Amino acid sequence: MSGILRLATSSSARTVLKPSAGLLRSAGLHRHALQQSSKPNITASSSSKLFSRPSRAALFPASSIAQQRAAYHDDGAYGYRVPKVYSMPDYTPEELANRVDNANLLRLVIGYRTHGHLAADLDPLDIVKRQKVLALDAERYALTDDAKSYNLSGILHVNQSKSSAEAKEEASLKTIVAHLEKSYCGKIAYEFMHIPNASERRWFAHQVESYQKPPITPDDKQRIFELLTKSEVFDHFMGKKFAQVKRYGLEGAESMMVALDALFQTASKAGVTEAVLGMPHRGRLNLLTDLMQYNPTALFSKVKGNPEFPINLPASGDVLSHIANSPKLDYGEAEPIHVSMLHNPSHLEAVNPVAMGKARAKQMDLIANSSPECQLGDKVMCVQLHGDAAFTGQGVVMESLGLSNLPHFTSGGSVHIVVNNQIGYTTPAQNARSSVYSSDIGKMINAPVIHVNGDHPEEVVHAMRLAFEYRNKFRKDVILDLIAYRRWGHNELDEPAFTQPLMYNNIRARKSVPKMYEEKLLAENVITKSAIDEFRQDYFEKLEDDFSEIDSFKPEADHLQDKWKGMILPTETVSRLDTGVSKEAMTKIAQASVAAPSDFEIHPRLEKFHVQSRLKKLKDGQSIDWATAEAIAFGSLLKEGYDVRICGQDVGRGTFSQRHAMLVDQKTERVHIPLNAMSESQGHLEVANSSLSELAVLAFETGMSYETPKMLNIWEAQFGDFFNSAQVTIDTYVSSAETKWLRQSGLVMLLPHGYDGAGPEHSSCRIERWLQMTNDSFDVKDPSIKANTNMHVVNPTTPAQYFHLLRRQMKRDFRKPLIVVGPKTLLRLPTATSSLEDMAPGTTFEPVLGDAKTEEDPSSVEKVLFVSGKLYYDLIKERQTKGADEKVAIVRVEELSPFPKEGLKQQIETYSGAKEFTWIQEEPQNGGAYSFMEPRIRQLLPENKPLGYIGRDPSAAPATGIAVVHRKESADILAKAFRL
Ligand SMILES: Cc1ncc(C[n+]2csc(CCOP(=O)(O)OP(=O)(O)O)c2C)c(N)n1
Repeated sequence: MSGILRLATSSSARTVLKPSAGLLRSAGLHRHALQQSSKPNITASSSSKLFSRPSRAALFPASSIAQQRAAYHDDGAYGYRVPKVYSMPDYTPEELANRVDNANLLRLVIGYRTHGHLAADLDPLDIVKRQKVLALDAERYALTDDAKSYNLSGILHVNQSKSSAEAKEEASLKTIVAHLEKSYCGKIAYEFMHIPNASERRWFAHQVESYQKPPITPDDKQRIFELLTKSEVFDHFMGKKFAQVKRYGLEGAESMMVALDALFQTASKAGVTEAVLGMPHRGRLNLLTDLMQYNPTALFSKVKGNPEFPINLPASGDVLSHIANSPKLDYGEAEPIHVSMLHNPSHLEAVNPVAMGKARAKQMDLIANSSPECQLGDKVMCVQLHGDAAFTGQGVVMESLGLSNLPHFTSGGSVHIVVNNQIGYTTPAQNARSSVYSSDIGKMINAPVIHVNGDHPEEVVHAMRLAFEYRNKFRKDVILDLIAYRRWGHNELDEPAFTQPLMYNNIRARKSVPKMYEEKLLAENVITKSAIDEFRQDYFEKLEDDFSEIDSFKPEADHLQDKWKGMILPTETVSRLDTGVSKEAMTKIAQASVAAPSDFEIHPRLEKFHVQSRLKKLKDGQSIDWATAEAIAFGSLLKEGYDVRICGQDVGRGTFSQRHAMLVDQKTERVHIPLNAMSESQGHLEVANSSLSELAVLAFETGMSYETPKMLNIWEAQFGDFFNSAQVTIDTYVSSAETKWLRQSGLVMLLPHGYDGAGPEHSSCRIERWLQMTNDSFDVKDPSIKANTNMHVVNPTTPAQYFHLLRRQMKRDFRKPLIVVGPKTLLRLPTATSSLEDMAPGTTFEPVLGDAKTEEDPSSVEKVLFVSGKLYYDLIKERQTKGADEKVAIVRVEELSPFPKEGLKQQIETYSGAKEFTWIQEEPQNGGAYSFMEPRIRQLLPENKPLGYIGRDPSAAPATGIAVVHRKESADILAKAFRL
């Protein structure tokens, strides 16, 4: 059989269309167009009936959606790159004719390609029984004569190379079936027939059927042996030394080590120099201490309860299974591959989009700094490891997969490895998912899946190499489903037989994967028993040595390196910083922010209300609105060499149609981002309109921000409250990454907020929750306590304040997440505008804004209102109506956390004669900033002067949905405010 089916070893036998990206772009061509161009002439004799009318493919080309997407809003916009194109040509007329003539054989082959995985030998435990798949029964296709010879051309991927004496294009049915069985129903199985792109399906089939697998060399065998055996020795060592520690060992799934090593090695060979790795707990310590080069002594020291950082650093640390390391792995290629492993929280799968964001940031960096030929994914690769239960159960997986191929989110495809031990804690597969495979979620993006039996490490290497090849050819996600088992309970202290007695009888009777592999190598005479014993012994002793060094071990800091050099760990907050820009520069930037090429047709309403209106306001430098201030802030940072990325749903236009950072040509839908056209040397603005996801998208931006200290990363919620869909990321990354892992992030979150009658879900960004998540001190009197909060929470009331905040975010020498309670109605409120003067040199963000009206004669003030946000504008209007201008001072608290104690102290001193001090807010009493402000402001007030409260009553829903009630509540607040 091998003679007959020594099939094509490479795609060289076929024409590979690989036009350069630039050529494609300029010609306005896309993958679809290229594929169509190679359509064969179909001979009338073979197929006149079949093809007498236009084919469905011609009517509904598979790639038309991708094509539309590429044309709309992407191509030409910064951050978009034409994806790598790899295409296999269609069948030749002769092949098509043969497919018709031998249609029954073709049906059998398709049966194997589609359903072969169900009959494959994938499960070491045999829980997943091999099925008798009817579609694989040749007789059902009237193929009954084993000896009959068939022409395979166009049916099985036969080599066209007639020059090869061994390659034949015909084979007997018996040989064909044997080959199909071997290809599709062995220890590796494939799911690729769901891929909508015919070229990809053909490529895959070609690889599986005719691919001469790169051999597993003796060196490879040695490497596999070492990885497996070290993993097992490590687990045994840990079990011996730390019997009471939950380490989530790898026993049963040691092939994970082999898979990762094969992946990094193959990727390195292909030129990948940066890999970003997100993974959960299972086998993490095995991986860390071996492949990821984490010092075992550091790990043992941590297990003993010592910190992972130098003791003097302001970090609270994290548990063992969240530690990370980022080594450079040298596989003997020109450059080593840098594997950047991310810290992860316990929330399974939450790390995935963070890893994707970090990979994308690395990708963008490479694009900026390498030749235009450098394509997405050439040098960067995201690797995501998953547990089988988590991969199928966690919603973030779906959201993240949804981002994988989007223009402003792709980094050229992630390689997913499901470390499938067939159980989640105590939950077996039948209770864990409604799908056949854990990997089935990947089909939502049509990712191919390669299942492999984890008991066969060499097969794992083959499977991994193929997975990488697919990713490398098509720059899309691919999934390796590594089917294994878990030798112990969920952790080593658990008894798995409480819930899975039969499964664990089976497991306990099994030889370990490393042992079985050692036996295989012994049988092959590749290694001797004494070499194996010695290797085990040596590694155990090495771990003993590492262990003995715990007492003298001093952890080293690994933060603020590489791109972060020059940044500091802050010890106190810097709120005020001269972030002004010259009026001349601001005017130019603002003008540039609405400029478009002469042949560009802007929507007439935008031309009038956006472009002309902005230009007019610039003339007198007054009435600068929020969107203009934001554009100037962006533009000024770009001019100073920073990059800016704004991401979220519909951010290009802006939820409230205020931003228009990207203009769309009315004739062609071409996109223009005016701020990217200011000068050659400026930074870039990436306008990343996102999918309708908060959790994955926010996490993605968070991941980016870890890689981009020189980029203003902004995520905007459509309405402020939608952030809560991303709460996992906020709790485990945004608010706590710095203290847990010393990882800073300058992420800005824009959260439109305000009680304008929009109802329970569009009014509140839950200020109270953000404040509760900060670590601001409750003691505001002790001057020795310096505010250095984990996040800054601000509620600016003027465009100038917002402008300064955005600039401050980049101008400081440290990074902190900035939570902006953002405007909605204020975006168009004429009084909520600023002048260029307010943003000129010498100006700054003011944490507290005093009352210009009452400051002249503070002695006549009877009541001081502390307010934050848009209510301020209602208050000043009402005060005027009530004629209370001298009696009531209105003090704006613009920065909520860190608590602006100096500014507020000053205000309280100014109005020391006032009778009443009141916190006023439009939110319910259990919401807004009240519960945060009250205990703090109280400490600053004179003795016996309490802090009053005016606002909505406590409420379960953040706001009413009844307009009349809303208006009454608002009126009551205003009435109470000026009741003296
Ligand atoms: C979001 C989330 N929910 C629940 C848990 C608790 N938990 C920890 S591990 C685990 C089982 C995970 O199973 P699987 O994904 O198959 O990975 P394995 O531990 O088997 O490698 C569960 C439910 C968690 N860590 N995260």
